[in-house]
Amino acid sequence: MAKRCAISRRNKTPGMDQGTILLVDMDGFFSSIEVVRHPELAGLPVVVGADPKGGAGRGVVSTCSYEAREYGIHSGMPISRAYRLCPDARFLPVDMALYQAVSGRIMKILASYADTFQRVSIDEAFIRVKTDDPEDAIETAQDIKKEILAKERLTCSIGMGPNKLVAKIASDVRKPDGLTVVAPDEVYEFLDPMPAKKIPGIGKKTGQVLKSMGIETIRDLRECDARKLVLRFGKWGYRMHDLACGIDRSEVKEDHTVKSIGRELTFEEDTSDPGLIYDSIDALADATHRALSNAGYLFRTVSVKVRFEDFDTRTRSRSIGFPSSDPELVKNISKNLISEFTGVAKIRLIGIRLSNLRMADNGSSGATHRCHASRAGITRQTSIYEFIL
Ligand code: DCP
Ligand code: MG
Repeated sequence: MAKRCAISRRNKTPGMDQGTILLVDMDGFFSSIEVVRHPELAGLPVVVGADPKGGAGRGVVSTCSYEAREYGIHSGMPISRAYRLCPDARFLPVDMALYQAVSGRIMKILASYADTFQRVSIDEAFIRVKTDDPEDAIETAQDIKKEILAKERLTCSIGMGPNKLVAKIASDVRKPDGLTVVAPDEVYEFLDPMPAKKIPGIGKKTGQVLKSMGIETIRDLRECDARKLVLRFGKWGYRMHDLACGIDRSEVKEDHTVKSIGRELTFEEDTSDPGLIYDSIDALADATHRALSNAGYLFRTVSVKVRFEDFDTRTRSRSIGFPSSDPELVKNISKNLISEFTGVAKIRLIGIRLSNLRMADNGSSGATHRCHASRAGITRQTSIYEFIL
């Protein structure tokens, strides 16, 4: 149910003069799409991710239906654990091509309602609506929900607020199929009781430091002297304090820039076999490089990630002095970086990531790595999502 509030135009907090911002986040996205494809699964626990192999599978859960969440299953959990929690769940493989196609259609719908639009992930986008009437903005949110449900048979949750921070936090308050509206003069009331870690950027570590300073809620943070936070956290202390006051000046704008492209794999069995590790690095380097070329980018930084059998995870990076599209360079640097970790302990997962990207100019990326500077953002996004997986 929507929380309907009169949105006051008076007494605006600084940084809240951007119109009304909506954050739309699809509910259980991959699993909901699977239920549309297999309607007989409606109401059942559905898990999308790696093959559980009767409990011996090695990958992770991508997402699961809300019914599966009742068993304690969630995104990122080892699939073997999900299997133990609910062996009767329906386990389905990831069909990225389908999810991207659905995402593309949904983003088109969302963009059609927006004054400005910013896609933030495969199932999430900010929309700025230019209306002076708060009831109009609420109606827009309801129309968005109706249109997505009618056209795709999917539900979403929407947070509405005077800026991106508030909209984002609000979108998570009621899920699935929620609509949460926060008026500018209700921001303190809305944020104050929440734990400080609800603020994007405050993770476990920062949360622990804040706790040691006696700060647990957003209200504690807001009431804390900003200078104290700056002494402890530097510039981030200011920003943190602003956010706790509900102030977020960041604008809704489409970001076409791909930050990084990567691939990772989990071994069937933890391994310390250098032959297998180096062969896998070759395969990963090829796959990562192919994605880079398809998206029309050059890289300057190569990173490798290693997860050991005890889940201890390490990364190492190396940058070169010039943007390159050379696949051999990716292989050589990756092998060099990973050599530090071979022979230490058994490895569960390895990954390669290319970052510090530049668009390739025509010709400079070479015949085999043609530039596709005019490709639509969707191709570039493909690589990001594959990396997330
Ligand atoms: N995803 C993934 N691995 C993760 C997290 C997410 O593959 N660790 C994928 C699957 C999700 C999609 O991204 O369906 C969107 O992520 P969300 O965090 O929005 O999760 P859901 O949409 O599945 O659920 P919610 O209803 O909580 O938004
Ligand atoms: Mg979602």
